[in-house]
Amino acid sequence: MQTERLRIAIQKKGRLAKECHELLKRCGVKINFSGDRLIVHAENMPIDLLLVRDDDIPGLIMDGVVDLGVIGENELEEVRLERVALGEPNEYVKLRRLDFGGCRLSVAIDKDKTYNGPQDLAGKRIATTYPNILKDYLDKQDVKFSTCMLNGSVEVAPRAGLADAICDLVSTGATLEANGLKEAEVIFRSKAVLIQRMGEFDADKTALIERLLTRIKGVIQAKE
Ligand code: PRT
Ligand code: ZN
Repeated sequence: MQTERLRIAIQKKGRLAKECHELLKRCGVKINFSGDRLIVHAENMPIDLLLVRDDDIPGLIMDGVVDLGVIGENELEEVRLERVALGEPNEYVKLRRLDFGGCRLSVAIDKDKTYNGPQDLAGKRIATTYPNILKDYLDKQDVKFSTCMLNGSVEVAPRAGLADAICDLVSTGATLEANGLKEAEVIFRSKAVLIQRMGEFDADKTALIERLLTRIKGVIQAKE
């Protein structure tokens, strides 16, 4: 279903939301984010923003429901691998890596344990929110392991006796340290990215996307 206005999905609340608002503002897109709405309309351009949980953004793009999305590469890759396994649509176009949301997905273990490489994880149970990226990585290293899927409080799993190790997002490392863990292996490096759905766009939308991309480039370069 083609709509006339360009639809962009961004995170409603969370670590990417504020920077997305800021980026759009700097690109000259006028939006009033007050209130609790699913869709907000730009005042000066044919753009509608869909405000959703970040988990939903990759699927909205891969199913072609929205035109553009801003999402962390970690979430994007996790959903892509899950959809590949399920045989569901999993394609998208990466338009541009952005300059925020930087983090890494790492395996962490008890700070007092030694670590000599991925083979040390063989036979271990690893708690994570990212089972597909973790499996993809350790399969390539030929390491067999089991997972404990947790959507929150991953870092307390070893202490709670639920797992031998964790695989979670790290930025400063403070959370790991506070939980007596140390980073053992970085398995994925992530930033926020702007992605586009597959398929055709009419001339107006194509021109608008080009214009947005040029502005985004300018905004990022001006900060460098
Ligand atoms: O509600 P919704 O589902 O939309 O949001 P969410 O809670 O799933 O995601 P949110 O807002 O926490 O994160 C969105 C995205 O921000 C992630 O998918 C990453 O791409 C990016 N990002 C960047 C991070 C971090 N840095 C980060 N540090 N996401 C999470 N963390 C967490 C991490 O999980 C751990 O609990 O912060 C803690 C570690 O931080 P340090 O600084 O102590 O190392
Ligand atoms: Zn989420």
